[in-house]
Amino acid sequence: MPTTARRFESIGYVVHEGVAEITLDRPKVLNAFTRPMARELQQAIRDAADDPAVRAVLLTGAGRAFCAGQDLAEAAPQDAPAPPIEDIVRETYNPTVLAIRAIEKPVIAAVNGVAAGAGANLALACDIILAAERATFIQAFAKIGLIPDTGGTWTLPRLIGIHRAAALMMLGDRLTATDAQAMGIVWRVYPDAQLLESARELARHLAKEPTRAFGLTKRALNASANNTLEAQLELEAQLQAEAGATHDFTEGVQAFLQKRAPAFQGR
Ligand code: T3D
Repeated sequence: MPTTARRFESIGYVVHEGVAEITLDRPKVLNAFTRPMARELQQAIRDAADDPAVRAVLLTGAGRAFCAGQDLAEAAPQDAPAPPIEDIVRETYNPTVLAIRAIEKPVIAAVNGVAAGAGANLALACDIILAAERATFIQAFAKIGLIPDTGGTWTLPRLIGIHRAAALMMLGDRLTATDAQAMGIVWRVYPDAQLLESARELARHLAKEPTRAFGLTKRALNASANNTLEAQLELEAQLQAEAGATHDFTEGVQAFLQKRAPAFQGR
C-alpha cells in the first residue's frame, strides 16, 4: 500500500495503510508547542479529516517525550515583550482540541514519554490513549502559576472525578502511566520499545473497521457531555439512522449471516 507524506517544519505527517501518523517533532525541547507547530498540527488534522484514504489518526512525539506543553521561551521571551497569554491559548490550544474532537475518525494518542501541561491535556483530547511504561502525565501549570488549559479542566474531572483532578492540578504531581491506567485515563500501557508498533497495529485495526460508525459514535460521545438522557436517546436514534444507511451496516450483517469476516469500507 503506498505511503504519502506531507512536509511540515515541526511535525511529521505520514499516511500509510489508512492511518495518518502525526509526530510532534521538536525533540530538543521535548516537543514543546510553539504557535507555528500548533498551526501545522491543526492543518494536519484538517488534512486527515479531508482525506478519504485516512480512516484513523495516530498522534505521538519524537524522541523521549510526548510533549512538554507550551514552549516557555516563546511564551516569555527574554528579549521582547511577552505575547498576550490568552491569544496563545486561543490560537494554539483551543482550535487544536476542537479539531481533535471534531474529526469524525478515531484519534489515538501514543504517549511515548512525558506529557506535561498542554501536552498532557492534548493527550486527553484524543479518543484512545496508549502509553509507554516510561510515560508520565503532569498538570505542570501549577508549577508556573497558570491554570490548566487545553481543555484539561473539562476532560480530566469527567475522566477521574473533580477531586482527583483538583489534586493533580494543584499539586502538579507526576502521574505514572500505570497510575493513569488505573484511573481510567490510559487504555493500555506497553514496554517503551513496543509502544509505537502496538499503537500502529491498533490504528491499522481501527482503520479497517466501520469507521463511519466510529465517527458517529464520536459525535454522540461529544454531545453526551451536555445532553439530557432524553436528548441523547433521540440523538442516538438519529445517528443510528445514518449508521444504518451505510455500506458497512449492510456488509456487517451479511458477513455475520454468511459466517465470514466483514470487509468494511468506512462508508
Ligand atoms: O502562554 C502560555 O504559557 C499559555 C499556555 C500554557 C500551556 C502550558 O502548557 S503551560 C505548561 C508549560 N510546560 C511546562 O511548564 C513544563 C516545563 N518542562 C518541565 O517541567 C520539564 O522539562 C519536564 C518535567 C517536562 C521534563 O523534565 P526533564 O528533566 O525530563 O527534561 P528537561 O531537562 O527539563 O528538558 C529538556 C530540554 O527541554 C531542556 O532544554 P536544554 O536545557 O536541554 O536546552 C528544557 O529547557 C527544554 N524544555 C522542556 N520543556 C520545555 C522546554 N523548553 C521550552 N518550553 C518547555 N515547555
